[in-house]
Amino acid sequence: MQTKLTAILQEAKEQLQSASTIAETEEIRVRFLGKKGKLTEILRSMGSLDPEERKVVGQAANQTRSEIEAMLAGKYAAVKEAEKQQKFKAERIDVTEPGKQRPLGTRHLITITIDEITRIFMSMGYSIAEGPEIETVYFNFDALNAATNHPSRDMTDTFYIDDEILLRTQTSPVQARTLLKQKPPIKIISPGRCFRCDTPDATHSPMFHQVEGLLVDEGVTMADLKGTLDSFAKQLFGSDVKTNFRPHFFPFTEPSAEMDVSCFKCGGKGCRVCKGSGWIEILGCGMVHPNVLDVGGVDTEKYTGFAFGMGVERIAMLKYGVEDIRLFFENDMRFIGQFK
Ligand code: 2U9
Repeated sequence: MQTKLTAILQEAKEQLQSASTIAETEEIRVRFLGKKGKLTEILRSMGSLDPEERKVVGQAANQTRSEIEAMLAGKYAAVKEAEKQQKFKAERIDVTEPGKQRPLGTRHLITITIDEITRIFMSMGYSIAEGPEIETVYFNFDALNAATNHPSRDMTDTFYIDDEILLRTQTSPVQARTLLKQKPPIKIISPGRCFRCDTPDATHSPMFHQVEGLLVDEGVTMADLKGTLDSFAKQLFGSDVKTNFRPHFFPFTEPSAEMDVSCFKCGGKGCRVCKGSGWIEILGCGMVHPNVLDVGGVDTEKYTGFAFGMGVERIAMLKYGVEDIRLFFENDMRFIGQFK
């Protein structure tokens, strides 16, 4: 019996020597000490021995069991440590390796320009109003006093979705909606995207941006309009620019005007930017037509107002010397990454 136990101990020792994982070690434990294990079988067979022999063999078997258990414990610890070291090695991070480059983005030049325009008007007490880009014919044309035969209503100029729905051609419907919602005094600007059926070229894009403004209060005159827009031009293009108002026509304002600034490039002498005239047209404006105030539910006996509108791309092109509007929308990083 003792020889058998010595052989079992030797066998367990050899098998454990070649085990290199927890699973293998566990298999060996079951093989020797499990319910049907080699040592368990010996202990079970002791029933047939006489008491004296049983005592001796029992002690020897228990001794063998303790030795196997001690070897198993040692192996478990060694294998666990080896697996941990292996894991550390596999997951090792080289902190000296250079990190992934995540270049910082920049604002788009149109965003920069809208931010600059809105900052100036907000400093004069205007708030920002927004509205849908998909509009009704009513708010885009009818509420703005546009004649039923006005050319901008044409299918060839406007993107219609159906007879009553279109993509807004200007941000004016935002102001028309505000007049209905809010009581004067009203002092808002409406920056946003607009759409017209234009074939793209250096100065046209079917999608572009506008900032429009509307002020309605008691006693508002053309002098307020001129003072406000002159101050705006000086803040945007430099304090030495002069402004000039030329009569114009818009259905939603009467009287209407276009505002020119003296050329900020040549100081008014005449250059390529101002096409030799010394002046650059930057926006349209006028006193809000009483018909438009009426539709908005404003008492025209008590209140008057002025409005203005400008194309953001045009302002950005002039201010930053961009020669082709398509550059804004082609997403060439060499162009759009230049502006901070
Ligand atoms: C309401 C009342 C009045 C908005 C105005 C202009 C003059 C104007 C153009 C500038 C260049 C459009 O992008 S552009 O082609 N806009 O000249 N816009 S006054 O007047 C309004 C709007 C809404 C209720």
